[in-house]
Amino acid sequence: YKIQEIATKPFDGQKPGTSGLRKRVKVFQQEHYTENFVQAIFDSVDAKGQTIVIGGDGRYFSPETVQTILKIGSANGVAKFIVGKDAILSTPAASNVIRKYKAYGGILLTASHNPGGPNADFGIKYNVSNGGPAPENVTDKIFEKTKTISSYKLIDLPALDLSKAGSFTFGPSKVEIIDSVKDYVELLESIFDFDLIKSFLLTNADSFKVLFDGMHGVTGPYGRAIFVDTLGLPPSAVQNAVPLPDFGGGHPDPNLTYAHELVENVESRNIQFGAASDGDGDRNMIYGKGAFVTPSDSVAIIADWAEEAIPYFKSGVKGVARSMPTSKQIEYVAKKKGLNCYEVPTGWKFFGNLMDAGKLSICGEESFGTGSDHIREKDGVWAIVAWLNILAFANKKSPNKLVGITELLQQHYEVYGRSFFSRYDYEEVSSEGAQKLVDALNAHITKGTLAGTTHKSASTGQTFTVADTLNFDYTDPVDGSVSKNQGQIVTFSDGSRVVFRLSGTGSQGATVRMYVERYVAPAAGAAELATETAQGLKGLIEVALEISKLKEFLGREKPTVIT
Ligand code: VG1
Ligand code: CO
Repeated sequence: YKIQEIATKPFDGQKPGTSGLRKRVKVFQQEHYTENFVQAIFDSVDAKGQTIVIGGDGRYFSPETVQTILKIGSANGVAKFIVGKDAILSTPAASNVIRKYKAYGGILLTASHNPGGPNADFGIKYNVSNGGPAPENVTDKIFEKTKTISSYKLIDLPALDLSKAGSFTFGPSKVEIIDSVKDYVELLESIFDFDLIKSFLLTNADSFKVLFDGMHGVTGPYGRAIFVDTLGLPPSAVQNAVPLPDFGGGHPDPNLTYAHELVENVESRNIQFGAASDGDGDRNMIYGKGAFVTPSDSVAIIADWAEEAIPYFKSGVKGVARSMPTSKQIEYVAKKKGLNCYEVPTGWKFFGNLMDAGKLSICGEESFGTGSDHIREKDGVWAIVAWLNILAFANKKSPNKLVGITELLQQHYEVYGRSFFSRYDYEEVSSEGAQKLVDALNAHITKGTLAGTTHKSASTGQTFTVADTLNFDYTDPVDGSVSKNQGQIVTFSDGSRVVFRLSGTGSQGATVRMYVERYVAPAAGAAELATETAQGLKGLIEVALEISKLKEFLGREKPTVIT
């Protein structure tokens, strides 16, 4: 075999965002574009003689990119690759494989919940040896390398067949092609009480039906292996379970907008427990008939029940955490249980350090991301099974009346109160408009011009007084690294909060996110606690739009997506 040195020139904008480099497929298909980025990874981490995992959600352009990584990685001295069969390994499964086989790192081919196909998105993300997304010092280094790259190394070998599991040689490197699902199923079996879940599902086969939607992303095979083959549910309990390179033309994001097929089937078929996962398998949505679980509540409920219901947490929960824009519901649980609750910037990488230091067991993001220290990524299927485990346990405790999602939520609110939460996304707005919005908020923050002002909602008559405005900066309690400007926060005297952030995962234009939160204490009573989210937040949303002048700056009357 021969190693070639191919001359190239830098491309602009190969800067990894919240979760890797995400661009249109057409951008990655430009000559040398993908090669440059892959070489920049190997220039930034010393993978010589090491093992590298390659995984991904199976989206369009993945098989080609696996071959590129094998050729460049091998030429750069990688000793061994562990690759998911057919280039498929969900993000959580890849995190597990990196940890389990003590690999040096992993390259994940995914743009998560962004649509796939020749005219949609592709992405490349690097994970480090703890199984989590590379920290900023690594991604910054990769970006620096992309700006000065002048050549990449390529080994001259034919493409490797990825469709057969087994051990192969690839020039000087070894390649292990593994079953995409097996290690992951074993992992979940070691965490949850599968016997309890199974007997609960069997006993209540008619009154507690389950439907899992893989959204044609990577989790179909994982869902089938767990819900059908292991937990014994009928094959009809999974839908859209075949991963497709273009996700069937859909938007594989598990929320009320994009997972509407699940929502419709749950409602029309009277299903008590529905769930969906995103393209790469790290997000989840829990939705039963008439009962949507907002992700901020989901993680709080898991934290509340974990120790008594889930075997993995029997020895105690070390601490909990939320990303900054996520509602404070989990803080109320932490307070009652005497646990530390950390607040980190958006993106899963910040949780990893706390987990590695033994400070954190359970955490979540409002963006349908929930997880624990069993791996270093959020984990969609884990969260879904966690809910089934908790519901099975809650029903064992209360054998006379079926406890479903609604009952579990209501019980929780009556103990802890409820943080009503919603996120408004304004996708692909002009970058100038977004910048003006940010600048105006920053001006308020520096001059203190919003603090102390009172605003009245025209439709509800509620008034909100601004207590404080600030820019979220984070100092990592483990390594002391600082991340600045992670979002702008407006707090109100009643504890309500509005947060503004620019997305770091978009592939085109700018996306503005507005997060709104209002707390209602248990004393308000069952009826008020059970209010619909949109109603509970109506007044605050009006005030948030007014004080930020968002519609004016963005030129948008309505958000693209509301979650
Ligand atoms: C979004 C979410 C964030 C999440 C990130 C990656 O980032 O808001 O909470 O961690 O996506 O999730 P941003 O910067 O666009 O707001 V995934 O499933 O796309 O890996
Ligand atoms: Co994802």
